[in-house]
Amino acid sequence: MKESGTEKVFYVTTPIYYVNASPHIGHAYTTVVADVMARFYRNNGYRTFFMTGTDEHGDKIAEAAKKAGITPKEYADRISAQFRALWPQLNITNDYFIRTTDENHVRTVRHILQKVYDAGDIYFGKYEGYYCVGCERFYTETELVDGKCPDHKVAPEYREESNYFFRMSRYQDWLIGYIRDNPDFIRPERYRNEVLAFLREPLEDLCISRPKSRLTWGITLPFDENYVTYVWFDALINYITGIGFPDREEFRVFWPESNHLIAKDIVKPHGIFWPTMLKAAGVGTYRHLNVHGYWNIEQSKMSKSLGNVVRPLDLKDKYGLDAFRYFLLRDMVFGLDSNFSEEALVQRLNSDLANDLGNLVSRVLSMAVRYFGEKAPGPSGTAESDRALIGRAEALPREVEAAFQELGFHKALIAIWEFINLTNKYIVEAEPWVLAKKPEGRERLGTVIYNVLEALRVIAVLIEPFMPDTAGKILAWTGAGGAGQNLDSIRKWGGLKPGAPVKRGEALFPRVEFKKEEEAPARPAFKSKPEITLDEFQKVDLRAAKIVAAEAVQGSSKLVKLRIDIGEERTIVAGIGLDYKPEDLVGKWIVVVANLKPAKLMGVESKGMLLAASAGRELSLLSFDKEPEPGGSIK
Ligand code: ME8
Repeated sequence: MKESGTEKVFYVTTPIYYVNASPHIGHAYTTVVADVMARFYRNNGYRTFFMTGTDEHGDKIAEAAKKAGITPKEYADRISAQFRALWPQLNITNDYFIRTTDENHVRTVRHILQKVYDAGDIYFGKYEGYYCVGCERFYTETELVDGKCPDHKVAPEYREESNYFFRMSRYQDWLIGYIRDNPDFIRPERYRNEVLAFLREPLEDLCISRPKSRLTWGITLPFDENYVTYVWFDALINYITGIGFPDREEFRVFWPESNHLIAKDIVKPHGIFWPTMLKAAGVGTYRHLNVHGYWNIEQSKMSKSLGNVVRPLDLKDKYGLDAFRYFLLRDMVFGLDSNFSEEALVQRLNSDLANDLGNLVSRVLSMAVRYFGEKAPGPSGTAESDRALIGRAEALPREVEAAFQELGFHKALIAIWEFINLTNKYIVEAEPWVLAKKPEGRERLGTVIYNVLEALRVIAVLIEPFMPDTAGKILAWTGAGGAGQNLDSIRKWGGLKPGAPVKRGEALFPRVEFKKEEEAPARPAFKSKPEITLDEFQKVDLRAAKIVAAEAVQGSSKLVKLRIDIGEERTIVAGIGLDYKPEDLVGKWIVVVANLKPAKLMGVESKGMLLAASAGRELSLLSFDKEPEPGGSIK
């Protein structure tokens, strides 16, 4: 991205995906990362262009179509439509969707081929070698592992044919120099090193055609009707045809700020073919090649044959879109491989989203509404104890910007979550429920509630690129909705207007149980306690309560101290520590015997008792199938 004069510009692309298979989690990851970047820069005043699309020519597609018994074009139309329809469902905000069968793309590829041919960089020659159909390329013998393609693990075909070649070797020294002079051209560094290592060997010229006698599904060469263009030479050019190369204004503006996002599987075409092609065509090269690692599934490579392909929409339907987007960005360190499992996703959902974020939001909004009705209070003064919160909030925009610049999306999220937890701690220390009981505490209560509402606004602005729906809800509920909510609006504390309309909202992230199937224990015989009368039963005051904080009682493995909202905040102690971790309890709704005589357990006073049933050897808390009111009486 750049800040030239007054205009800040950002252009991001994903690979154009092959239409030989339906979209999976790998495609979703790259496209969600591109979307997070596009949203971030767009929100922050950059003129942004975001492009994705489909790669539709070549052997691979021709073969898949043949298997399906339809023409390559019909096949490409079908799968391309699946990709196009998926992206809005993942809240992807691409500005353009390119297909390599688009007429303007085809025209421009032919124009570039002619230009490079006229300049003398394409020649006719003979080629023989090992060809892998899966990779759509020839392999040298040294590149093969045990005589097989290292990626597809199949023996390549030996092919001999006359073809056109691009004089890639001519640009080897230039490319080495360019990569050396521009350390952030290919990043992270491990992939830059990979490309430089490859360039230590003499670069061969690139075969860029296929005879029509073998393959017709491609772009016909402008200088020889009997050949079609090699699919990579065609596909890479999408990045400039999509923004109107050569003469549209968008091309001039966006190309110098282009960011390609790819995974490690296609570093060579992007790091070597593409810059040399551009150089030969007299076009400046792209700005950054950003390379991420692979998602593996339960420790193995995702593949159709292993039957472990993960579909993005399945995960969205099961866990919600924002939880899925959050997980992708939080669990992968950009550049490294990561392991996908549903269990890991559920863990993130329950701890980071339901527990930390969801709980904070519902706690703040319900206190604000309870103490001040549906209008945000105004702050009066800043106490020493507010300064840490405000200081962190004001430092965050710069930290998050820096994280984006180095592709450290997980780092940005860690910093935001530290702030979420700091806000939770601020509430515990400020004790608004105590202030609310004293008339002289009213002013301070207003400041505390204002500060936590403002903290929610800061959090919402920061998470917007990652979780746009969630951010929108939080902004609406804190009365900070509408345009203009971006980094600049949170650089200085106090952007939330006193009097802004506050709403309680609904639970953001309901918790999800993830349990592997277990055998059910044998059923014990039923035996009742002695009978009681209705009057006797009605003496028990049962109430709905929400757990707002939980910690283990020191010195006990079983006892947990719970801070509950039962229409007022109070403390109870429960013997559930062997079955529940304190951090998993926060946000749960429970049933409490509210009028039980207070008792001291390990030095902590308990004002009530929660109800739980035994579930095999474990305990299961009694709860509700709809969210009740705190303190709601149970009849
Ligand atoms: O290579 N983990 O298309 P493609 C993470 N058409 N990302 C993954 C992944 C995984 N396990 N599997 C795939 C092509 N991806 C060419 C590109 S561009 C001019 C032409 C993502 O459908 C990742 O972005 O095989 C990877 O680079 C891309 O899908 C490959 O998609």
